[in-house]
This record gives sequence, structure tokens and C-alpha cells, in this order.
Amino acid sequence: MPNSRDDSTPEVEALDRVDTPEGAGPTRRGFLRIAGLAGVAASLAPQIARANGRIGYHAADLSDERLTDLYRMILRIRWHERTMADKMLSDPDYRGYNHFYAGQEAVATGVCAALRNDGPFDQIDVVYSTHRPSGHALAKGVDMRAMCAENDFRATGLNNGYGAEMHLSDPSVGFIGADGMVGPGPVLAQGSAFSFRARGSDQVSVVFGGDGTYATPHFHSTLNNAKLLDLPFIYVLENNLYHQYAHYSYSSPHYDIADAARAYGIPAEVVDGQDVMQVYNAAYEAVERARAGEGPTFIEAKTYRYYNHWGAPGAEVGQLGAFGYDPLAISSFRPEREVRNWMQRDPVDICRATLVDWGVLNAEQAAQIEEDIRAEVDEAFAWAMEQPLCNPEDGVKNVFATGEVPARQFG
Ligand SMILES: Cc1ncc(C[n+]2csc(CCOP(=O)(O)OP(=O)(O)O)c2C)c(N)n1
Ligand SMILES: [Mg+2]
Repeated sequence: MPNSRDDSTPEVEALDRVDTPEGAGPTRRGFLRIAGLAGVAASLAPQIARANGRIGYHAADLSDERLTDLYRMILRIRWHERTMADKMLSDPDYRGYNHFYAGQEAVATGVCAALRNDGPFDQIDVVYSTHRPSGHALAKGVDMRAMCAENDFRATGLNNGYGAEMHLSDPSVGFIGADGMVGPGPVLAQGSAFSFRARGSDQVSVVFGGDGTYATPHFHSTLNNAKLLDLPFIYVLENNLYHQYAHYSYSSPHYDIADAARAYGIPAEVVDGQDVMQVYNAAYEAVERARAGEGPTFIEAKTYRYYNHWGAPGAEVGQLGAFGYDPLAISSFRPEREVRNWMQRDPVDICRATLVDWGVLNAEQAAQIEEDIRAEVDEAFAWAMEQPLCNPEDGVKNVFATGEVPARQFG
């Protein structure tokens, strides 16, 4: 997978638009060609991706404990996703749903590892998430038990069962929240960055967004403003190739969406989103830049989701990922071989191989850590399932203000 915007690759050529009788746009054949080439690019990439030559290899300076924490976090997200998918498929009483993040774990883990996640609210860094929030939430430090309970609408959940997956929020750890709307997230995140600047704080505001956010007006106005004001802002674009069921070439003329950020004068890096070290390296430099008052950074992580857009169609209990035709797909579907090809460059495997190669862990220790994390995830789900359900009649609570509200508009 090319890391440089200057690379002239077959993949870039594959994105060339083909004129059709309906007008300019990629043909179905073109779509399959792109998808196939993306798979080829993934399989040609080295098993342990090297750092981008333009950024430092900061992950090498992390302590063994912190490196092991990266591995733990990737596994925590992975087994949360797998367990939840299995529950959706097998437990008729389970009400939770998710846009699964499996396959993308190294992105959230690498970014959040470079942030300040502990301390008072007016000193920690903040993260604005998307409709695919569970990995971002865990990586930022949200309690897994509370999140599991929330996702099943339990009264003792993270947000008292009112929010569930697309409205998860925990400001105490700087996880401002999930966002079911595709687009506005960056505008809000930029607002936080503006307030940090106004207060003279060295906090950093991060927004995660998918490739689908490119075509929204918010993407462009945010990047323009963030650069004009040189805000402490980081846009992490997780390019998992698809928005819902359409390949991103249907809505973006760029092979690297990072090129669009460069046009706004923002330093932008394209990283291998399957390699947590590479994501961390880019995030580290972005955070340094923001804290030094040198403005925003754009990071595009090339990655892939193993499940379908939403829920668990096409998945089977005990099996990672979803294959075959997605009955929810309305426009196109992804080739099964593309899914399998990306799974060969799995973020768990890449992180484990790196840590074993660096002598941080041996294979037995790595296996034991995975076993411990699986027990932690099972325990979190078991706890959540014992929590009281919230009352339907409480549904409108916290929607309207109660008591007397003084008019403030004119004074
Ligand atoms: C304003 C708005 N339009 C449409 C949708 C429906 N929708 C939900 S997710 C999604 C695609 C998002 O794709 P991307 O940004 O690439 O994120 P990914 O799902 O790949 O993580 C769409 C169109 C929405 N949630 N909000
Ligand atoms: Mg996407």
C-alpha cells in the first residue's frame, strides 16, 4: 500500500473515472477492478509494515509495559466486537446493536495512545467519534462494563440506557461521544480546539471520521477553518474503502483523501491502519504539533472493517467477520476475497508479531494476555446482562428542562 501521495501506482490509475452512457463515473467493472487491486495491494504489503519515512519511529521509545498495553487494547476491542456480534446472532433477548469496528482496532488504539487520557476534564485531550464508536470509546478509556450495559439499554449503563451505541458518551475520559450523523463531528471537534486555544490550554481535540465524510461540506469547512486559525485539531480519517455499501471512489476523486487536506495547507500523513506502531508514530507527531501551537494535522489510516456496515448479517457465531452477500446492501457489495485478503494483515497479528520480534513478549505470554482479555470481556458482558433495564416511560427524561427556566435571550 503506498504511503506517499507521490506514488504513481496501478491503484491510482484504477481510480481514473470511466465515461459511461449515464455520464462520468466509475463503472461496475471499474469498481471490481479497484476492489481487486486494493486486495492485491494489501497482500503485497509487508507483514510488518515499516514506518513512513517522513515521520519518526516514536513507538520504539515506548516502554515494554506501554507497548504491551497497545496489544491489550487491540485485543480488548477485538473480543468486545466478536462477543457482541455472537450475542446479536445467538441471544434473542439481547437488544444491543453495533456498527462493528473489528479490523480497524489499530487505528483507535494508536491514536488514543498518543493522547492525554487521565486527569481533570479541563486538561485531558478529547475525542469525537462516529456511528462506529466502540473501538474509539474503549481506546479512550471508557469502562467496558458500563459500555456493554449501555449498548443493551440497561439503566446502569454508561448513559443510563438512554443512548446505546450511536450515542455513547463519557466526558470524564474525554470521550465526548459517538455521533449518528455523518458529517458534523469535525465541526464540533474544531469548536473544542478553538476553546482550548481561547483558554490557553495545551489540550488537543481529535475527530474520527470515515471516508464517507469527505463528501460532506463539514469536512471542507472544518479543514479550512482549522488551518486558518491553526487550531490544536487532528482529523483521523479511517479509510475502510466503503461507506455503507459504496466504494469511496464513488464520492471522492482522490485515491488518498489526505490530498484534500494538503490542499487546505494542512500537514497530512497516510498510514497503514493495520499497524498500530505506524498509527502511533503519526499521531505522536500530530499531538506534538498541536501542543506546540503549530496547528492541525490530518491522518488518513488505510484500513478495513471485517463485518458488514451494520450489525452481523453474513457473520456466524464463533467466526470472525462477515462474508457473502449482505441482505442490507442496496447498491453494491464487497468481494469476499477482498475481505479475506485484508484479514491476512490483521492488526492483532501484526502487533503481536512486532512485540515478539522486539523481544517485548514471547508467544506464550502473548497467548496468555489474549486469554486474560477474553475473560475480561466475558465478565463485562455477564455483568451487563444482570443490570436492570431502563423504563420505557423514562424515554423522554433529560429531553426537556424541568422546573422554571428563566428567559435569558435579551438579558
Ligand atoms: C447525515 C447522514 N446521512 C446519512 C447517514 C447514513 N449513514 C450512516 S453510516 C453511513 C456511511 C458512513 O461511511 P464512512 O464515513 O466511510 O464510515 P464507515 O461506516 O465506513 O465507518 C451513512 C451514509 C447518516 N448517518 N447521516
Ligand atoms: Mg468508510
